[in-house]
Amino acid sequence: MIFNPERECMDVQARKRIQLASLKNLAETLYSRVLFYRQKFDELKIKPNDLHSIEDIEKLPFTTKDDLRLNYPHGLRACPQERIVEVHMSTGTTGKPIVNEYSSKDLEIWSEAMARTLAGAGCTRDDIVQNCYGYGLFTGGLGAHYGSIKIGAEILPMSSGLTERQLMIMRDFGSTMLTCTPSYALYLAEQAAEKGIDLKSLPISKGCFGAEAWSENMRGEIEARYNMKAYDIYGLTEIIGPGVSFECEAQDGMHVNEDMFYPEIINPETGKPVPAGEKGELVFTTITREGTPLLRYRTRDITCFIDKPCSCGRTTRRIHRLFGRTDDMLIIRGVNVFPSQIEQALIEIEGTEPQYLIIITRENHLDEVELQVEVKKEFFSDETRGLEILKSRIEQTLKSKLQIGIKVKLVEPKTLARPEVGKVKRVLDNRKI
Ligand code: DLL
Repeated sequence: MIFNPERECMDVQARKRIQLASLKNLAETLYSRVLFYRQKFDELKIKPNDLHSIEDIEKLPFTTKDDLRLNYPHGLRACPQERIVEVHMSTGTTGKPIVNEYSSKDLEIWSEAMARTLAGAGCTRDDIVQNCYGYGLFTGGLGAHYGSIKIGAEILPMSSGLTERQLMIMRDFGSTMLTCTPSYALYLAEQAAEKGIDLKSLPISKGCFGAEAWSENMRGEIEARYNMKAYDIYGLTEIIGPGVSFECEAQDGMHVNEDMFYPEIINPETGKPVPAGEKGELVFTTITREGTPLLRYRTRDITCFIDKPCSCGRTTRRIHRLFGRTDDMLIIRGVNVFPSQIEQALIEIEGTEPQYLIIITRENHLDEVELQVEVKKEFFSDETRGLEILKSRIEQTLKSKLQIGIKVKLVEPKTLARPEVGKVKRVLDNRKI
């Protein structure tokens, strides 16, 4: 189902005209209201009225995660505080989160983007949507919530976890659509099998999965276990949350909601656009946002454009399922984690050496993390009680800083490999995705 045919199937040239008008408007606002952007424009010696075609966007400055961090918490806000009605956040590379502030117009944009996304997977007002993305600062829960309400479907705002209750509700309420991370969809299926619940006999027939890397193999497994069609959806906190791009029934790349989020794919080294069909770093400009609009935000996600027309009739550009990232960000149980955050936490704890190895595995479709840490010599000769205290101090610190449980294993000094050539390997990701 196409939620907004007028917008999603419009003539490409007509869309470009709308994009240019929105971009000019945004450039004016940022130049007059956000010091950070005014300085960037001045450094590059450009003015908002230098934009004559949408391709002129290449003249504008990039925005990076570091820029967001340095302007924490409100430095990039482009409208008065009283217009802000909601805030979301995600983990940054250091202690400070990445902040996104929404005006009510931004929430309308998000609802529309997510309504298109859910409709792309076949959602109508007859559906019962079981939403197991987390509600809160994470954008997954509320994003799917707003989209479902915009369509007029019935939403079950389950949030994440409490698997047994999820299964009971799924059966008792006859949920027809599932929204969660792909790994949780498989975990739910496994738990259902253990409890003798036959998911194939339930009315659940479609799902929108994203927020972490997954594969065609995982899609096959989810579709087989639930007897459903499983769709890839993409987004990030900085831009709006989920709803930036989504798969339609053709399941052949994700349509970008490009009248809201203008996409570019660049060579991460040169910053120049890559030739058609080539992989590069995805960049977005939030051309219609009000709260914290961003110019040419570098997502660090790697993909390519798929430019052959789609059988569904939408004319919006599509991007390929993501190939990976240009940085070392890990997504563990849906939470974004940087190895540098773990390192920072260790530095602050007396008794540890800054030598560590993060080992990630996936058991029963859930991510498990073990952190091996070298302990200072004096500590190792100490009684075991001291080591136990140190271990639990590290575990507690990591839990409070990262919001995920990590099992710590203390090892003797000089146990972990230090390569003589090349980079030290701090992460062993053994997940088979
Ligand atoms: O994960 C927003 C979201 C919620 C997307 C629910 C889809 C569904 P963040 O926590 O800011 O936001 O994480 C954003 O997650 O830059 C990607 O690296 C990764 N990611 C998101 N969707 C996908 C996907 C949400 N479909 C980061 N495939 C992004 C692979 C994805 N990676």
